[in-house]
Amino acid sequence: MDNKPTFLWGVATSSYQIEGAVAEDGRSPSIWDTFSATPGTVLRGATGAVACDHYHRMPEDVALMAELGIDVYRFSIAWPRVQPGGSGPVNPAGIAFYDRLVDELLANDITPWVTLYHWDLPQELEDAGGWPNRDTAYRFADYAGLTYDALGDRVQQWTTMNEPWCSAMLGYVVGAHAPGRQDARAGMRAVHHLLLGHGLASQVIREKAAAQDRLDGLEVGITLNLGVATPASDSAEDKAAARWEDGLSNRLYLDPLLRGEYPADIATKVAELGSPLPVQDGDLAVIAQPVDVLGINYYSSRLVRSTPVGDNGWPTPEAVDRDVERTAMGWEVTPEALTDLLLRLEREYPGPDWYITENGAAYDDQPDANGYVDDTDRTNYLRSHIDAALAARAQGVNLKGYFAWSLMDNFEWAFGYDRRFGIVRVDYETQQRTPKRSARYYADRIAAHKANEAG
Ligand code: GBH
Repeated sequence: MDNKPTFLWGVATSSYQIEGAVAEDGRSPSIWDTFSATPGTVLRGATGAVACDHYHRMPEDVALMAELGIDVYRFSIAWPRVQPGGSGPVNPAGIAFYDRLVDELLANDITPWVTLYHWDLPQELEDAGGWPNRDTAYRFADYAGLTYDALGDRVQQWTTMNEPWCSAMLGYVVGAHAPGRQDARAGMRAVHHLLLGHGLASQVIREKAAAQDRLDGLEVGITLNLGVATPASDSAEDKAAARWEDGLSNRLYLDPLLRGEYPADIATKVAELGSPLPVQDGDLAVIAQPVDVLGINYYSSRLVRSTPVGDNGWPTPEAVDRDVERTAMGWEVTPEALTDLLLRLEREYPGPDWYITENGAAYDDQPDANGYVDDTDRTNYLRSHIDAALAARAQGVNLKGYFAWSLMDNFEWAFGYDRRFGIVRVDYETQQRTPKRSARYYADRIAAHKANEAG
């Protein structure tokens, strides 16, 4: 028997949320630089210009992870560092950072897990139309190839996209995220081109790995934000509202990826509403590349009821409050729904290795004079969700690992630095890192699980 652990424990971050150094070593602006510089978009006008200064403190941050005893680090690569402007040759100074990061992780016995796209699209590609423009999918595959060429000798875990729902819906429909557009038609075009980009990039990575005899151990996949939408009542209207929400946030991604077809109810309805999915011949076969790993980002679930359709004719399911705890984001704490979700995925979409690639919570941390945060709330959140995930695993779900979001407090998108998800506190004045109680809990839990597995 080899002694490879059967369950991997990790922490996750993303490039724009932690790196800072936005104008260094040839990085070009991303849509998040532009968006956050636009007044009224991000709380208190915050930007990722400095963030956690991880770009300059990377070895210290890797040492922190090593201390916590984590197996695997999920980070994202900034496309505008590696390929400024989103086209052309690789930028050696930009890729050098990730080259050093990967080496540092391996030297510390931590497996690197790369996400190629966590929302920092090169601004030049947005100027050319962004994700609603089909060409962006081909640009993405090109960038994936360049990155694989540079890191594929050491990195075997490749996630193409993080949460295409957020990119399409928050970026192009709702406008709460970069690039801040409010155009449903553009949003549905973005959905399809993000998925197409995933498929094309998966093909490129596998072809390159095959040519270099590196298929063994290679794991290619995608990460989705998934949740459970439960109807608030037995009425046909509320059931339809929950089904619509499930369709638009879960099935619209799961079905093409894992079944090779868009869910008919959603595809038909969005086309009727004037926002068709711009599918061309052969696209679905590209999108439905084998998914070795399906990453699940889980935060919360909702009870929903139907409301009258909006002006534009789109269904508008509405959340009904439950009498449960909420995090500082206002999201309900719903660990049991995570077990339900995992059981459903295994039942309805069997095949991939499932990983929880993000799970965590923002709370109103109160540091003591030393910067220590006694975050029993976040600790309880992690405990109950890890329990819920392992309960599903015990019932036969092929769940292979869990990542806490996030290693450290960071730029929380539209909420700037006002929401803290870290298990490590960051003092943004001194950049000092201080593990919170939740970090200690997580380290202990990992150690206990390993001891159990070994024995
Ligand atoms: C993730 O997005 C991101 O990948 C990460 O970068 C970010 O920092 C992190 O979450 C924390 O926000 O309506 O109450 O059911 C998560 C996005 C969060 C979107 C939960 C849907 C539903 C909340 N999702 N949300 S609720």
